[in-house]
Amino acid sequence: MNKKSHFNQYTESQITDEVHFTNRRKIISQLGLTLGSALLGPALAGNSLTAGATSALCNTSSNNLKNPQNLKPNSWNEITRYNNYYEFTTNKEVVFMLAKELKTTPWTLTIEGEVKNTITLDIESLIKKFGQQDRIYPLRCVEGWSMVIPWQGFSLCKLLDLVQPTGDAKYIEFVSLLRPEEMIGQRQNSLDWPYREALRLDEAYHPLTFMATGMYGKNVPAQNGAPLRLVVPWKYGFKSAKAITHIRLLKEQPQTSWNLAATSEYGFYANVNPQVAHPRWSQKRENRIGELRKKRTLIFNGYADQVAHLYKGMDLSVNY
Ligand SMILES: Nc1nc2c(c(=O)[nH]1)N[C@H]1C(S)=C(S)[C@@H](COP(=O)(O)O)O[C@H]1N2
Ligand SMILES: [Mo]
Repeated sequence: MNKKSHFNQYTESQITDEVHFTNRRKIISQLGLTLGSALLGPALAGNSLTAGATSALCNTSSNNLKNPQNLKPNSWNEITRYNNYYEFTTNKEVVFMLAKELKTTPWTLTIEGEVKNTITLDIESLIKKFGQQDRIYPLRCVEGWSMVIPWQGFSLCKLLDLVQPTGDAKYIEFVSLLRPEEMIGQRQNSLDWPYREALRLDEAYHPLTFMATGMYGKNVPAQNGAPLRLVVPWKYGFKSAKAITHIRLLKEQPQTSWNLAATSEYGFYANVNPQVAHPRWSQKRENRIGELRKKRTLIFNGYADQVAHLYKGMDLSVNY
């Protein structure tokens, strides 16, 4: 965990400044004072111009985000030799070899659609702007296996605060790379390319929703979604799109690749739920890679305290 990539520049102090700024703004409004740049001085000027004021929803300072379940990460070899990545192959054990073909530099991410500020940023700029926080999160695949991955990256809400979704934005779509020259699985119609996934906007704002740029203190390996990959730890693994090039803010719920491929097997919400069986097998247990005995799968993958409120009043067997 101590070998850091060349990209890895922590900007914790910037993040802390933003949090202070937000708190200060709250205190000031509670006191009934007017927000004036004279009053706030350089704190406002410095931060709001670079990364935007952190919205009240985007509080990433909590220690509870790093490893709330106190999980022990799988080894580098376990994580990088068994991968789901249909752009290369459906054979999980050879993805890592085929993924060597992928060129991940240069790479840009474009955020567009229902936003006030459309932007395109390269990976280096993203890391400079948002830093690299450590997050140890479990990944639970629909197929019944799971592993624990030590990521570095930033909460997606930081990016949302930068682009500022319009009032009409209700959903967020993630589009993965389309490049059949390097991704030989894309020469087949195993899925509708490019790989697309989506979240409701409030799910995207949750500080657990994460953009990974690093793993084990190095750049994310190609087979795990380099150079930029979504991580939504309370949802089945397929929601966590790899190799993202575009993020689109939308008014309507979009189609997703897995939902198009098999609607009854891959719902839009895809919250990890041992109570709701997959049409062809139970989801009650999982096989943690590297462990002999199966373990019980937890509702919301163990994050019920943090995320259950997002689904209040919804029937989770209908909205699977
Ligand atoms: N672009 C893309 N992203 C993807 C996939 C894929 O095939 N293509 N597979 C998904 C599935 S089903 C899982 S379980 C996880 C696996 O991530 P890992 O290989 O890092 O464990 O990636 C998800 N993201
Ligand atoms: Mo999966």
